[in-house]
Amino acid sequence: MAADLSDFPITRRWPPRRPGVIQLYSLPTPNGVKASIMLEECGLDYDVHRISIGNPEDQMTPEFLSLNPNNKIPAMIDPDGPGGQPIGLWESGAMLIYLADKTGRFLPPEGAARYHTIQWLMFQMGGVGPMFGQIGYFFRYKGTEIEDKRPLTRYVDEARRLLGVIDRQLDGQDWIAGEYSIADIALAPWVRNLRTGYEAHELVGLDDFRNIARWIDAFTSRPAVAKGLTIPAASDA
Ligand SMILES: N[C@@H](CCC(=O)N[C@@H](CS)C(=O)NCC(=O)O)C(=O)O
Repeated sequence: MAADLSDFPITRRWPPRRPGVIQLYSLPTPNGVKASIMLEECGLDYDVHRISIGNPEDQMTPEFLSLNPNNKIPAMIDPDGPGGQPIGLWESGAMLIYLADKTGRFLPPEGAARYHTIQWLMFQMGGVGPMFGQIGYFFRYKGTEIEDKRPLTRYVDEARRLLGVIDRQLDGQDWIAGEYSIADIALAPWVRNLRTGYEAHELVGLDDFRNIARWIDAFTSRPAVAKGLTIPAASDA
């Protein structure tokens, strides 16, 4: 029997096409693609709904806020959550841990390796994402409007420091936490986005970090990553 998602008001504005599968609300941004890459890597079936973040008619609607009161993408509903009951989730790091535990993939179930993987996930969520995001604001989007260069300098210095941490962690190993994991799925889209999204690769000296270059190549060569990076497409309602 198809799951009943009518308790989630977001489904009134963005109706599920297949109510029995995971519903993803997203955009192909560094945070959004973490979710789509993970869903692709795990081979899970899902419907995707494109949420315009520049458009208050999407992310600030009562329907969207009913799922994510923090008005950001990504967010999701799994009709088959814990105990077989539907679960709504937001914050991409929490979504990655949830999907990893649901499928038993890309996060060790126990032991030191589990906590080290989560440690690097938290490093992305608390450090890399917020700091790199400020480069987007002060360089890419508002760069010509803001004369005071001190904020940009601060975030470039911090980005270079963080890139150094990642590069050293990748010295002698292919993936951030040893095996390919949700730590790579969280971190690599943000590092890649310095070039592909913000065009800030020269500003931060991205090419100085040789281990990172190899890691990003290996990451984007994965078929699930290549697909996840394009989701949702412009045509996804
Ligand atoms: N910590 C959140 C951050 C989510 C986030 O900042 N999403 C951005 C897109 S990458 C967004 O929705 N921005 C819209 C806004 O800030 O208005 C997560 O990892 O899910």
